[in-house]
Amino acid sequence: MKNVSIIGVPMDLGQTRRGVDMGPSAIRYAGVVERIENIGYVVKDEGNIEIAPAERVHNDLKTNLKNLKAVADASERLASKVDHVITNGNFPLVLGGDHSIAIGTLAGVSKHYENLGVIWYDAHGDLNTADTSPSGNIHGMPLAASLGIGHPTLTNIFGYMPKIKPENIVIIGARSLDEGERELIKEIGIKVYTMHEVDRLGMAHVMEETISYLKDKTDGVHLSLDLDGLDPHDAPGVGTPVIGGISYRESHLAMEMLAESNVVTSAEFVEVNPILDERNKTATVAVALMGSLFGEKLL
Ligand code: 6HN
Ligand code: MN
Ligand code: MN
Ligand code: MN
Repeated sequence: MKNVSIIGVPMDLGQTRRGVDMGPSAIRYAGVVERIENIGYVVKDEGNIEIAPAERVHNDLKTNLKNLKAVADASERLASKVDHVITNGNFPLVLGGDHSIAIGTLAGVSKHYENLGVIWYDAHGDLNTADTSPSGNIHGMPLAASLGIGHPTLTNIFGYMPKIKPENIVIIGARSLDEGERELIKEIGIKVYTMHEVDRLGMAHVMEETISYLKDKTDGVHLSLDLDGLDPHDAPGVGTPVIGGISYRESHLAMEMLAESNVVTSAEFVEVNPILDERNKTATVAVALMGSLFGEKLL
């Protein structure tokens, strides 16, 4: 059993709604450290990566990517922190912050694996580039950037690219894909379980397939869980909610099956926005899912 290192990333520069920078605080307040300690792990809270206040960040006029330099700078520092945690033999658990932080997390993680698998649990594909993005928000781009697709400032974080390969990725929960993202998925061949497949096959089947798809060809698996993958009824505190999502129960089952399979080697939970939340419900859900991911049992 590895020790768990928690890294907070109060990032809100990858999108424009305020409040997601408070995500790490809300998740800590919901009891993440105690929850994982009670399972039997030694947990070290490594504190937060420092993020420039949004009011002090100025945009580069040569690109439509919002806050590009500040996001890239934070990604480098996050990558280096994650790299050190893994080098020290610990399991990195990264708390967002908006989903742009996955660029830094994956940059730090992937250095340690030949064939890193990625489970992208999200309503969105996060596969946009400067050319396809409807918003210019970098939180809609981290999966593309990690594949080496998009702005060189984002693809070259931590001095190498790509971080991941299309055949080692599984997206679960997708129900809001932009045109360019759909084209890219088909072009490079990413396995996607949209809500249609979740409904049709059931979460147990989706997770069985996901685990067997990744198990043999990867030497580690990163779970990138965007709380908007869940239905807004269960996780209301997110900046880009999409109705018709994965339920709380289905998500628990997914985490429990990952715990049983023992494949996950790093994880991040992102997009918790306490300003949009109801009595810290979304952070509480996130911590409950982390409990299941780390092997909490009902009996
Ligand atoms: N997220 N596809 C939209 C965009 O602006 O690129 C939404 C992205 C949401 C990103 O939730 O992590
Ligand atoms: Mn190092
Ligand atoms: Mn996302
Ligand atoms: Mn999302």
